[in-house]
Amino acid sequence: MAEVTKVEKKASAKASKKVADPMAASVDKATQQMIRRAQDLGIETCFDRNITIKPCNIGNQGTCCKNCGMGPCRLPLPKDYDEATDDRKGLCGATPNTIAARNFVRMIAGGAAAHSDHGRAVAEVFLSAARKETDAYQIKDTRKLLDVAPLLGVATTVEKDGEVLDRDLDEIAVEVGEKAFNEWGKAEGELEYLTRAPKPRYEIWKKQGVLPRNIDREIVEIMHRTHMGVDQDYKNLMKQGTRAALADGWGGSMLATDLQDIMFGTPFPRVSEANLGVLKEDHVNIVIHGHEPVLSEMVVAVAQKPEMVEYAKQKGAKGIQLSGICCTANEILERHGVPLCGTFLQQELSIITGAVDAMVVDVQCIFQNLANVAKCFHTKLITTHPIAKMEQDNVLHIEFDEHHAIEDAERIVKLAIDNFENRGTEVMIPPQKSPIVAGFGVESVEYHLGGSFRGTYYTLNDNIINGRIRGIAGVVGCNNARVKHNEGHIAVVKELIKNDVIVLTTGCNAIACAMEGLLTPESASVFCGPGLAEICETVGIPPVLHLGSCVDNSRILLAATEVVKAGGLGNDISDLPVAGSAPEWMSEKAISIGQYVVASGIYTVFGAVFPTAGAPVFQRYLFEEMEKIYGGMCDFEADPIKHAHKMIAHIDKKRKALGIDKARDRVMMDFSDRQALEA
Ligand code: NFS
Repeated sequence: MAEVTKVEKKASAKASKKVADPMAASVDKATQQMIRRAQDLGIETCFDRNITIKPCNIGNQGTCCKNCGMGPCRLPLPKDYDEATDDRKGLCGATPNTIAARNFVRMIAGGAAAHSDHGRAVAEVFLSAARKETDAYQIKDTRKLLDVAPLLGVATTVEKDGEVLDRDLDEIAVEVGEKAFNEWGKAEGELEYLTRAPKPRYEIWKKQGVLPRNIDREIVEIMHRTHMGVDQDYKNLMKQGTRAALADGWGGSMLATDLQDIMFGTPFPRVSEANLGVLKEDHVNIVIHGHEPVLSEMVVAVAQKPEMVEYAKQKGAKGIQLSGICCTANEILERHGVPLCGTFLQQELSIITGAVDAMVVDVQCIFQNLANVAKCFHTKLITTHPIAKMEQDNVLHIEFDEHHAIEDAERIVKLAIDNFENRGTEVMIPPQKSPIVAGFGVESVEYHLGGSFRGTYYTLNDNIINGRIRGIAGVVGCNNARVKHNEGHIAVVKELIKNDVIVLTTGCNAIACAMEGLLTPESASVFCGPGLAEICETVGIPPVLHLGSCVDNSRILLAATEVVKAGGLGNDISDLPVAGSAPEWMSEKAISIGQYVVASGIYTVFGAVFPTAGAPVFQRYLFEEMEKIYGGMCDFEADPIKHAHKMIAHIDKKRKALGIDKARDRVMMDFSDRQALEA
């Protein structure tokens, strides 16, 4: 590892620079070990930058306006803040509420755009596949195609001579592709999927005037309304924020999930492993990082080809080990069982092992500093997406296109194999990895909790009503380098399952839970309350169900809708004993998710930071007033245990309103209570 020596020299020059304390930076041993190794080698990571770069306190509060050239106008919350006398304003007169609301809805626009543009890319490939313009992609899951078609207004049967006949599948696929693609820019009407929500929910959206018209329009309208001198009413701004967020959750994200399932297969539970220890010293390691499975599906297919494995062996490796970082990891895990290499904050650290022969990235959550880290090793860093390039000259760009997808993937895999021999001797792969079961979805939850005779959500509802399961939590979202890596994720989830709340997880929370061993059926007896443990042991499922990537949060919306439909727990999502959480969020996507979850009727708690603290009136609107409109609202709690208990209190509030709180008391009785009853 000749180049590391160069870096070592640099290290002494930088010796005085402040670095992170690995033990304080992460709860994960593998992460701590790699942070230490990076520091020993003089390679800076985000954990060190967390020490040297402080966030702007005013931007943090959401009250810095830089939407025009007269600013930035900065309106921090005064120490002696008094709501009655608060007269802070920007040069144009914009109040803290207007500024914070503008910034907040712009975050929604960013998040909704990221999810939805991913969805659009999938829809484009889907249409090519349906039209048979590419050999690389096919319609795999025809059952799901037939389920989705009517939801987009596509007929699955045709009448001929008075007879009803099944329609040609290829024809259905093309029409589904066209209809789906239209959702981004159609001139009239509203999004097709909105009616998938329970009827009372749809009626609330209609009454509030927040039914999205098309995905792109809602995002563009946010940019217009937040331009200097347009919308100056925080409630009206949030209306549009909500409309764009719904266009994400019940539009772009849901379409992405459905079309991916049809093309690549609907996930079903499978066994795999998680953490940096999945890298193999004697294999060619290819780490796939980003979000769109269109690329990673091809890399997975190509890396399994016998001729590629043979080529790797010729080059002295025992085989090819694929693994993933961030949400693309969740995508290839849920469909192929490819192991998880790590969360968002472990991306630099995977390269620090010295064992990564190629890291392939597409879009979103990719640190630009990866290029600087890769420079210190033999690792080839490959960007693949036309909208996501890096300026550093050691980065290769191999543009991926569905029309020559297999060839592109072959080029990438070969490059990694050829690079294996350039690996230095000082490889250090941490030993930590955990077994996992992942790849649940609306369909598999139905199958597992419904049993072989009743493949429905009735059994889940029964167990919520009888109190064995206290409620359902969706715990999702990123890592945030400003808080200890994975601490919040794991503490919140453990506290929930300890209190009999079953957890549905996606994104980096899912990876954190995986690393901690919470995605195994065996973890139920160790970490769960008695009711949830009994269910998990009987059915053989983990108490924390991995539902995929962040766009797959749409699966959580649909699972909640199925629970409503199964009956006995109210008429709308907002009636359910359900709560959401993003303990370590950082991305604009998380804000968009939070708002569509809230507007779908779910109480959602954020950890780490919340970007509206400088505008208490606007914040109160999000935290309190929203509940009166949508039955769901945001909240903030940095302490993970208190965070979980806010969710549990909400779940209990809903149980009480449903009149099922008594059933829960029965479950909580201990042995002596039972004896007293029997006596
Ligand atoms: Ni979600 Fe995925 Fe992770 Fe956060 Fe980034 S990977 S889409 S945004 S950091 S969970």
